[in-house]
Amino acid sequence: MAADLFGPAHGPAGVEPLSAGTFLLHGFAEAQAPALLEALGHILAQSPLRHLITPGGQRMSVAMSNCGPLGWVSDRSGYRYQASDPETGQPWPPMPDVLRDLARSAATLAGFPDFAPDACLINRYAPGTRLSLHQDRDERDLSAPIVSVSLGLPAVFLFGGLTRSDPVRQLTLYHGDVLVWGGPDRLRFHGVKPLAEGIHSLLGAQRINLTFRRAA
Ligand code: MD3
Ligand code: FE
Repeated sequence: MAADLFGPAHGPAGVEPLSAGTFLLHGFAEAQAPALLEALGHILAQSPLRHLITPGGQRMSVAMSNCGPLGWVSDRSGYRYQASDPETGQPWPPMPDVLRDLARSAATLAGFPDFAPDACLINRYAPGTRLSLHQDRDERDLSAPIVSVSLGLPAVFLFGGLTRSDPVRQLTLYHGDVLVWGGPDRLRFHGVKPLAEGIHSLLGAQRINLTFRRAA
């Protein structure tokens, strides 16, 4: 079979444009998932997943960690990127090549060559976990795209407009799907509906999302 040339067995890793600056790469990370999970295990042993507190004092239901030179954190004083893990006082674990290379090749396929992420935010969703509608605007260089990799249970992703009250499209993201968004879509509002119960063959009762960013 030509699976090596054309991607995972369920079909080619097609690049589906969702709008002018947003591209869905169906199943693009699927073949690499075991290697990604192996790398993630080492990262999370050093910088464990934790529930951050929002500036408003709420505990986030998504559990988070980071790898790479910078990591996204939230606490009572605000949202920011920083070089050390506030939990351990140590630098965030390095970004493994297998993660960085995947993000770079996805960005290139979507028309953003030379993407050089300096932060990878790791989000862990258990059933019932949601992420409310927000914009990603803590990054200095908004000309760089963001690349997102979905692993484990499927999630309904909310894809809004440039203002909070714009209509919101819903899109299911499956294990191995990669989203790249930038350009005119970089500041779109987005979120994730509460994760449905389920058991994924590799990850069990959870979804992990990696977002690669150029933060500095
Ligand atoms: C398309 N994470 O970490 S990633 C986040 O699934 C975050 O964990 C979500 O939002 C998650 O900040 C969604 C995919 C994504 C994010 C933002 C977008 C796709 C987007 C903005 C515009 C268009
Ligand atoms: Fe976001």
